[in-house]
Amino acid sequence: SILSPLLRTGYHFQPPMNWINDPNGPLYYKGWYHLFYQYNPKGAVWGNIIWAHSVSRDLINWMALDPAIKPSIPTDQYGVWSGSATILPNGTVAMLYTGIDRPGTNYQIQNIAFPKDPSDPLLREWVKPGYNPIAVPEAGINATQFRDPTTAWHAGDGLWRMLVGGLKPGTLRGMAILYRSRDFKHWVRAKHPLHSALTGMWECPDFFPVREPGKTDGLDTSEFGPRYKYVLKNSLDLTRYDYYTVGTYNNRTERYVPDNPTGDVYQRLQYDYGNFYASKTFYDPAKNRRVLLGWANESDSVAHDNAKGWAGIHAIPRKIWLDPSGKQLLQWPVEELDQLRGKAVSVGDKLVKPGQHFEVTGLQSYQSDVEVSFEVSSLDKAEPFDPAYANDAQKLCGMKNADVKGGVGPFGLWVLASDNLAEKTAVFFRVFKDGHGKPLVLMCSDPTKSSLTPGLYKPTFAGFVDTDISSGKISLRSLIDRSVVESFGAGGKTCILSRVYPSMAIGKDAHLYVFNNGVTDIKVSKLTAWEMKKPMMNGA
Ligand code: DQQ
Repeated sequence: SILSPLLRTGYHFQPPMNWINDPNGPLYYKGWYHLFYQYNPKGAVWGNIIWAHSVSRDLINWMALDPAIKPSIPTDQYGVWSGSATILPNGTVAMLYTGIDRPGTNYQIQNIAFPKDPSDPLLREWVKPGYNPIAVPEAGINATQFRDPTTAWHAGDGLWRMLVGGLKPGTLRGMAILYRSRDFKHWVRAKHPLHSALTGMWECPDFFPVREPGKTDGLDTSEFGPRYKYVLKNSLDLTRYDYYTVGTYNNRTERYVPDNPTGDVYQRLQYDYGNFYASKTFYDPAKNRRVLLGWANESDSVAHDNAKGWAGIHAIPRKIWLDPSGKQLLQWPVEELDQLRGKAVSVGDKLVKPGQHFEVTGLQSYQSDVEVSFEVSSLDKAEPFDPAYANDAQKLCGMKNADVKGGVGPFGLWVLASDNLAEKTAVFFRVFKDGHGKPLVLMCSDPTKSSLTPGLYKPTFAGFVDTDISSGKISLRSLIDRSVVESFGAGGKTCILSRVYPSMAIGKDAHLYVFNNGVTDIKVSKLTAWEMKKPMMNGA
């Protein structure tokens, strides 16, 4: 049944029970990764939010500690909402977060907290200085749309800066409101936001520098250099997706300018084209990388969430860096995930003819990691691309789902499939050709057949993949974990996380297939699937 414990994820981050949402204040401190998150200790729906706290040595095995930040002072007594960590020059930590200071109205103000004992690597106790709050919704700020301070950065001119997400009063203009400070105590709002656009409220902004195109190392948020590009990410309340642009930051004019201005209007680049929201990055000095964490909500009913007693997981932490093209980011599960890989099976050099599929046997795939390299034999039969869908991959995939026969594709994986194929989640590519004969790749995650249970929310998710498929080659990695399928197309150019709740394809009754529903032959050059072990997960 839908309440089967077999649908509870095995290696994705979650507490033993109850509701979880945004990752908060991730950081690396004295040998430990710290993850705080929005948590309801009393139930499986949003409410009573506190900052729960877990620590890890490897971002995969997690140990739960006592909650770190709870309502306790006048300026946060009705809520402690999302925020971010900053490592100060003396090595200690400052935590900026949003507080709710009066009942009912969601009037939002920004607060700061510090570890009580900086010598404690586990940062178990937090204190809130008497000078809180550090920023209030003065004139020009919409008081109920003013939240989620970023990690602050120090850009070489003696000033700290940070952003707070907002909405221009009386408009649909989302804003990254900019503040500066000399002492990290007194914060002054800049005259204009760092950036804004007509998109609705910007929740959970994130702003950080990235190394030159193709360089996989990360940069500390305060590392400043005119040669570095910056990434600005916002979570759009209206669409529930995380969008980002790559651009230039000028410390003197205090403006961020996206490289591709249309990126602003259409907001086409998403960290993930599926169920992934309120994400946040941090710089990991231990492995010199930038790591992305994000929240994936349930797509089941509230009644089911309540009956299960839990709701929400986090995506597998992803390393992110600038693609060699400089136009987008690449994302890949952190390498520490590989330690969970157990029994493996491989398939090589296998032809999949039009309309055919084959099963990958010899492993339990309900909790697995699958990497596959495909090769299409020809692009001649690619379907013509209708430019009306240039900014609507999701709609295109909704029409041309996994069961709609194509030219080149749809081809890919059926995961969490029942043996009679009545249930299956399809993760696939479909290749089109534009008016100039240029191939265009669409990646989809199609859960419409994922479950026979009625009443589930089963949206088809999709994004374009900006990859050169002229050689015919494209790769896919899917992290399958009982009720989540987290997929990375073309080496992490396009990512899609879906929540699915099979009624039959659970536990050992879940199967894995490769399918081809186009008219062109597909070759699986190589497929490897690993059973995934269960890590330590907060004591559950
Ligand atoms: N969740 C928090 C807010 C944030 C929203 C409240 C995003 O601070 O804007 O739980 O999911």
